[in-house]
Amino acid sequence: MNIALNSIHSLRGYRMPGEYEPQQSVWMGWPHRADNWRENGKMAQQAFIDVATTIAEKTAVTMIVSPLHYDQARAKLPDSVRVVEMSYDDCWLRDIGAVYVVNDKQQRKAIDWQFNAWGGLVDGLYAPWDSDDKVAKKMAEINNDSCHRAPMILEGGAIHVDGEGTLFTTEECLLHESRNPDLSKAQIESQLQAHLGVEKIIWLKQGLYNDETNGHVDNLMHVVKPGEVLLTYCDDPLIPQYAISQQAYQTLREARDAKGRKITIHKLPMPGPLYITKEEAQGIVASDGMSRQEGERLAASYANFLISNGQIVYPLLDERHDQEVFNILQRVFPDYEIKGIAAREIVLGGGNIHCITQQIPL
Ligand code: KQY
Repeated sequence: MNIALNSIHSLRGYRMPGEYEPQQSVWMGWPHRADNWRENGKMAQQAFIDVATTIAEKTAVTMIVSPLHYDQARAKLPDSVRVVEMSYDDCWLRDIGAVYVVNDKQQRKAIDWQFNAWGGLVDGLYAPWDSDDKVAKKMAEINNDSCHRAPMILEGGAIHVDGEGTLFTTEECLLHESRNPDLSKAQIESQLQAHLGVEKIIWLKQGLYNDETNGHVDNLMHVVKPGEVLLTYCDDPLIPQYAISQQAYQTLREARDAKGRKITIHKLPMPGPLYITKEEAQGIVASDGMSRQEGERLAASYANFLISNGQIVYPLLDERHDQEVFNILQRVFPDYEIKGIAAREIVLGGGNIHCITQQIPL
């Protein structure tokens, strides 16, 4: 038996837990990249501090910080947040961090998916990305967890699981020519099944409109618990998101999950539309992969929240909808504490609270 098969066999009996299951910790990274975060991350850093401080009320938080910014981050973050120096290219821990699987003996392994900055040389957002690609392994080592390098490009934000055998993703992202052009859809499914212990994959066509990740599922929907999801919904045909959300709704309505259940869908309103202002665009140093123009529509979504040990940390994006979203989340998660964090500075970077966090299960 060759090494790759041996290694895959070692994942037998492991499954990726749902985000609603108990967590040991949440990892984040400190924003500083001048071509993604305005004013070298200065504005976004406050939002990251707020997210980290809030999560740390319930769950241990580790913040990775590049050597140049260690002193600054350590001084600004509260003692409740552990700060670890590490090199990385940008701070999207959902996508560059390890994705964990567990078994029923309370054992845990880290999966280290390959990372190419959301599209490599085809349509990636920056190069190089090799420091990002090493983060998952380093994270596992610091945590004393064994780590399995997967033979496929995948970002954590491109998948959601229900912890009971179902995985949600989008064709737009996983079948994009910039990810794994040599793998067929069936081969991609096999890799997801072998590494994450899932049986059923529910393929949505597209993610959120104008999302620079090529349609990450975590910017469109979230899993509440097995058989129940929240979906960014839109019933105005004049909004570009309309057709995407209607199609996702139909797919979810017709789907059966790994246990044969129908899926209950809760609708989330859309913020905005929100656009980049002149001042915001001017604060960013344009690069080949990323440029931010005044008037560009932001890929903002309330679905991009984190579930962590009895707490929901969700983005405040639009005063016209923030309270309504709080009410929906409180109804859907009655036993959770719902915390909103001002998140415009995060969405300006191209993602949101779910994208900047990665949980490690207990
Ligand atoms: O949404 C995410 N998971 C990451 C977005 C990265 C955008 C980089 N500008």
